[in-house]
Amino acid sequence: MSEPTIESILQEKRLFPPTPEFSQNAQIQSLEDYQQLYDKAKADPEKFWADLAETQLHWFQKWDTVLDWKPPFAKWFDGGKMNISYNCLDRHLTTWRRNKAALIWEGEPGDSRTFTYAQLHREVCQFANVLKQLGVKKGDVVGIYMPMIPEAAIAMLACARIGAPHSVVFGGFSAEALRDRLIDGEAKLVITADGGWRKDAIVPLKAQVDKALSNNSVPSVTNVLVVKRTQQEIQMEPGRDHWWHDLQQGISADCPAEPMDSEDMLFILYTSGSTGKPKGVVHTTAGYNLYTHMTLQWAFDLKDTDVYWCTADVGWITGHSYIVYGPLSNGATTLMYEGAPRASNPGAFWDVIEKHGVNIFYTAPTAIRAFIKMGEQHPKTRNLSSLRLLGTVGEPINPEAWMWYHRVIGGEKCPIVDTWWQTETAGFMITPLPGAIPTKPGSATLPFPGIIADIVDLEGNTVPDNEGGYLVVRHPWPGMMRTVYGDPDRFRRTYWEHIPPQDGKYVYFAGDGARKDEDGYFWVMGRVDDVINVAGHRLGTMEIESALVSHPAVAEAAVVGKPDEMKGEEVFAFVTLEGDHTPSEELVKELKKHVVQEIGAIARPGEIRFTDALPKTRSGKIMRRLLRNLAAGQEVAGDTSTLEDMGVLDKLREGV
Ligand code: 7RM
Repeated sequence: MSEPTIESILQEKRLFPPTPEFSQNAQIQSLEDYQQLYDKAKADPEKFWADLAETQLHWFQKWDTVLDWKPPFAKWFDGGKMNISYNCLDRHLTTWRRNKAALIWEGEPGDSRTFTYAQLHREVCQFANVLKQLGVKKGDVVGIYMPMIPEAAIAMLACARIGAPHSVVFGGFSAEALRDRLIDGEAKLVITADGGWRKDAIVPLKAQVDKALSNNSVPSVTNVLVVKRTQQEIQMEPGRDHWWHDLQQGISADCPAEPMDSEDMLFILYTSGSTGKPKGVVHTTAGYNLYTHMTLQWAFDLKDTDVYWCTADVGWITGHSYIVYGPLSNGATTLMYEGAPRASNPGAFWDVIEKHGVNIFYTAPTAIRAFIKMGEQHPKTRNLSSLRLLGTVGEPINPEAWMWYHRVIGGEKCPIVDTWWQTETAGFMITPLPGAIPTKPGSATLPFPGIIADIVDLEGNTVPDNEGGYLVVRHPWPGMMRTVYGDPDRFRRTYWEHIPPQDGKYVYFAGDGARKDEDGYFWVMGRVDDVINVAGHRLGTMEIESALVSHPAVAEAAVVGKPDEMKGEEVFAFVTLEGDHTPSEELVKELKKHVVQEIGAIARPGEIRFTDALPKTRSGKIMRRLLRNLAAGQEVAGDTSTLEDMGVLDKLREGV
């Protein structure tokens, strides 16, 4: 198995048209229908989105303007009032969906809970009242650091209900990473659990929160709410810490959804970029609601009878958009699972599909590769016949993994929906509409209606078909991020000025390299900036370098991605040492541990190579291209004439 390369992809000619049965029952049934929809949206994007906003969502008050575009700042549905928690819950209660399963939860040690829409609504209202009682007001940011339990979704919806933007921090992040994010967002309150299950072990979430808040390092946080999950001993600080179940006891379930302005902030979610610390991506209410709602409905051909399972963690955008908001806004049944793929229980995922009769399954290539490694006897011995659609996201999928997914999991009858998108885009941008668009293994196929995607050079000129370039979007869309929290200038520079605007026309720069083939299909190759993608998790090389340099033994560090069969990429660090420190196996271990402590286990370097010096240009820039070649064990390719000291290369090959 290997990552897709230009060569392997250029040879990929297989085409998988939708089956007639699938198309006949789909919302968008043919390529012609897709083309019509696409053209209609392109001709008048504002009308296209406004019509959908009108028919698909509930509004307390209609908007005045559909799009107010002062590049690169957009307002969608300005003047309108709505609430996404209302759209996800209340509006379903007056329909037959009232007693439909909204959330099915499958816990790691085998416990399981189901909430109907009426039950979920009640929980959310009660918890919203808990938040209010603790003084949380509209506009206050709430930190959420939780395992994959229903309370995570309840907390998010409760925040949305009262207009308190949430800032969810993935439970695998360290106390330090959590602290940085809470400080940046000036969070008023943190919601966590005593612990969380992660692959047979307990993650001490509350202890991490204590560490993050120690020495009054996040003065804005005045309360911590704790869900009891793993039952181990924890410290509860009187006055600050409260048990969720204590406060939820006997509290009113009456909490009308706050009418929010369309552009009120819904949440902040941090993501890695090429420079500096992680960026707080800001999403707002109405555009986000509409975009996640429509993309899920059309790309996954969502039906009211479906059981839908997205395996992401709610700590990532995929969990926000496609476990919580998108599915519930559509009145779907969404399944949430606390477990992760692991060799100690290789049939666990297939058991969940069989037990709940899952119809739509959405996961990441890295998980698929782990399933392949565990062996096809596990899925083969479960009844997976309920499945009718498979999705993938997070990184380019190699054709071998695609074919395995198609054959072994999909029984050769399920369309594979490869969705390209980002934290910044809120929802799918390039994706098959499964009843309409024939798929090709490794391609996310065509842009979603309303999305004007292109492949350009650094000046913004469209490049010819089949030539590599930068993936951009040429027109605003409702789900686009609105700004970087607290740093609008960074938003402008990173996303909208990387490709210089031509004639006042701004294009959104995604940070991915891609190619468009003669059928207009997009083939995403991966990041073109200093972001690496480890097991579908996005990491900034800068962040890992800063973590390494914060260790007293380290003078300088350069981090690159090394191709990895399972994880796509692995963290590879080149390190020079301070003064009298000498390389050793112990130091390697210590530095790996240090990175885990500073960022989290997802950033643990696979390999650390000590060196006397890093290859630099005469102007002092680290030549990462050379390091990437070295990490991959390849000969150093391309121009090395700007390298200041050629001798550095030989030493790097060997390490010291
Ligand atoms: C949803 C998510 C975004 C980055 C993006 C790409 C890569 C995501 C695909 C993909 C090829 C895909 N958000 N990426 N999906 N590459 N094909 N279908 O992953 O913000 O965490 O990452 O992930 O590089 O820029 S994210």
